[in-house]
Amino acid sequence: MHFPSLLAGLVACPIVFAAPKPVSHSNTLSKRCTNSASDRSCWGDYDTSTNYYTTVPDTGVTREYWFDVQNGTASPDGIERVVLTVNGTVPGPTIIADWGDTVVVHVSNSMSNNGTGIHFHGVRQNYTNQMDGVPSITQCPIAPGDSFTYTWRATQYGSSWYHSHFSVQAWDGVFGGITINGPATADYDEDLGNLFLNDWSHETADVLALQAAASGPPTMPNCLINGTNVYTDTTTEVETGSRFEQTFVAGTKYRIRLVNGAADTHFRFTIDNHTMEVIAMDFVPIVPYNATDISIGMGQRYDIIVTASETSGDYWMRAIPQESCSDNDNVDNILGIVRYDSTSTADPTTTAYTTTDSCDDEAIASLVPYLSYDVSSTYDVENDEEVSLAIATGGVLWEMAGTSFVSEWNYPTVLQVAESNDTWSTDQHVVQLATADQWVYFVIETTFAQAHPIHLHGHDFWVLASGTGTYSTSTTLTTTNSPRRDVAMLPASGFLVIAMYTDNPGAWLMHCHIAWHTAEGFALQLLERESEMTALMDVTSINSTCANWDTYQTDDDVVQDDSGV
Ligand SMILES: *[C@@H]1O[C@H](CO)[C@@H](O)[C@H](O)[C@H]1NC(C)=O
Ligand SMILES: *[C@@H]1O[C@H](CO)[C@@H](O)[C@H](O)[C@H]1NC(C)=O
Ligand SMILES: *[C@@H]1O[C@H](CO)[C@@H](O)[C@H](O)[C@H]1NC(C)=O
Ligand SMILES: *[C@@H]1O[C@H](CO)[C@@H](O)[C@H](O)[C@H]1NC(C)=O
Ligand SMILES: *[C@@H]1O[C@H](CO)[C@@H](O)[C@H](O)[C@H]1NC(C)=O
Ligand SMILES: *[C@@H]1O[C@H](CO)[C@@H](O)[C@H](O)[C@H]1NC(C)=O
Ligand SMILES: *[C@@H]1O[C@H](CO)[C@@H](O)[C@H](O)[C@H]1NC(C)=O
Ligand SMILES: *[C@@H]1O[C@H](CO)[C@@H](O)[C@H](O)[C@H]1NC(C)=O
Ligand SMILES: *[C@@H]1O[C@H](CO)[C@@H](O)[C@H](O)[C@H]1NC(C)=O
Ligand SMILES: [Cu+2]
Repeated sequence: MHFPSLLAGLVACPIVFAAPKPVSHSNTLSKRCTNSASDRSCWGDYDTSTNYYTTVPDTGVTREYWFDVQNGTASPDGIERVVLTVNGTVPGPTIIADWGDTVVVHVSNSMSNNGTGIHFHGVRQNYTNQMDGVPSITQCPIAPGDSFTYTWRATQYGSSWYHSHFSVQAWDGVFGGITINGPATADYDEDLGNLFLNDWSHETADVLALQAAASGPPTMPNCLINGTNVYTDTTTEVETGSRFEQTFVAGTKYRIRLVNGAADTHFRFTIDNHTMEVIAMDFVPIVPYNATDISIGMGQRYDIIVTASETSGDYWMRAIPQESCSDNDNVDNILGIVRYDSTSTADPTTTAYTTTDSCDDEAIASLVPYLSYDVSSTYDVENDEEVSLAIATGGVLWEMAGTSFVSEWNYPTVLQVAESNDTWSTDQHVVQLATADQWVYFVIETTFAQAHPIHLHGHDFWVLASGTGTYSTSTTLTTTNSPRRDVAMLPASGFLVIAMYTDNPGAWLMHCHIAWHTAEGFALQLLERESEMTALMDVTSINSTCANWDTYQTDDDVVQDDSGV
């Protein structure tokens, strides 16, 4: 078995399904069950208790997508501006696959003035590090006119998003949803798909990033719910744009896949007079819990089931920027509408649930993974990363353990590894994890009064502790089935302790998911089992992307003015 120490901690969830299911890779002709509105727990021969870290259905199916990254204009809130998109829309096309499918995405760069690279956020990329889409780490940027094909296996199921990892391009519109169909921990009738929460400016993200570096994060003028919202011009008072609307049929249970795709906005999501049953955090199914509002940080996802519990009327759907960490000029007006009568055009008159403004994660006690996994209470490697802010000549820089991250677009980590060049610069902030199957604890702390969403590539991590104040050896660590996910909040003036297991060779980024902070160097990279990496790579492909990028960068005098990620 691949994970002896993990399997030792595996117990069947006591709440819904008692019996552990057989672990099998065989393709049988008769399926054990049918996934339907009255039983979402099963998935052919597999179900929600299948250990998806070791077992994946063998579907034999490949889903192929062609993405064209373009420069254009759009008016998501009625104000036209330059946008960068996948295939012309914000959000771009949704990647839809079944658990176990192989996903192939051919990305062409049709922009004239930017490189690109598409990261499939939260996708584990099991032994496929080179498909992680991070320029300067796993590839050179895709030059204008060039293309790159990403191939990966959907070993997890649930909800996520893909986005550009080149500079701050994602926040000009280069993103879209990922839905991986699989079993669920509660039943529902209809899947409404991904629902994006974004912040939105009428200036491009590059301009905002420059402002952020020079004088701190800009106040965002607006936000979007699934790519749309209204906006009232401050001088003319004219309202433009339109709201996101959803029609409910009384009694129906809807699954919604919430994604926070914002550059710098922490949201609280709520629908007046409706309760949400939360069934997954990031790519991890959880024991369901009910909530009237959900706190969702940048890069995080929550899958919710909303029962159409009313019979008539119109209700506000609210994405409330949390002012503890996210300033917005339109804070009370990031609203969608749930209607029971699709012909209604009335604005709802409903009242919001009372909520507390904060940028903390949902309570750890609520986030109980359905597939229970314990963490070793002793670690093999411990790493401390104190987060701080520095002011340099170029502007604001974020540091982890005193280092502001910089990696070069034209010399990605994978190429350096392939060339057996073991001279790592301080700025590359490499954390070497050379040994397989080890437990690694990261203590991430800050004395600065700002919360940060911490994201790790290539892994789900376990949240062992988080809180305000200082981490000390007397801080209690939860190692029994702690929340497992790929983005967790580091509280303002606080600490976050996470654990991971070295089961996936590659160069994996860990970074703050606030757009400006990533650009300003709040990142590090794990070099996990470096000695195994080259054998897993297609060096010819790395070289050809880099050769095209080098030509473009030289001919167009492109200057890298950020962290490279
Ligand atoms: C991950 O890849 C390794 C190496 O190919 C393989 O042994 C393992 O079964 C894979 N895990 C999953 C969940 O597919
Ligand atoms: C995106 O655009 C490309 C190129 O025009 C096209 O081939 C492809 O079908 C489009 N993909 C989707 C998912 O819309
Ligand atoms: C997009 O088009 C605008 C207007 O033509 C141009 O200024 C900008 O450089 C272009 N951006 C990219 C990334 O190609
Ligand atoms: C990307 O394009 C934008 C304009 O759309 C431009 O401001 C920016 O400098 C470009 N970045 C790079 C690194 O080429
Ligand atoms: C949000 O937009 C995406 C992409 O257009 C679409 O697939 C999805 O169904 C929309 N979500 C909802 C809840 O309507
Ligand atoms: C919605 O909930 C509020 C209390 O939060 C209640 O006063 C109101 O009657 C409810 N409205 C409807 C239409 O059910
Ligand atoms: C959530 O509330 C719904 C509606 O009242 C109920 O059917 C469901 O069992 C509740 N779920 C949990 C986990 O309490
Ligand atoms: C080795 O890597 C370092 C750090 O990226 C770089 O500065 C150096 O030029 C590389 N050496 C060679 C011979 O390419
Ligand atoms: C890739 O380029 C490097 C130089 O950067 C070279 O040493 C290596 O032989 C090339 N590998 C392939 C497979 O083309
Ligand atoms: Cu940050």
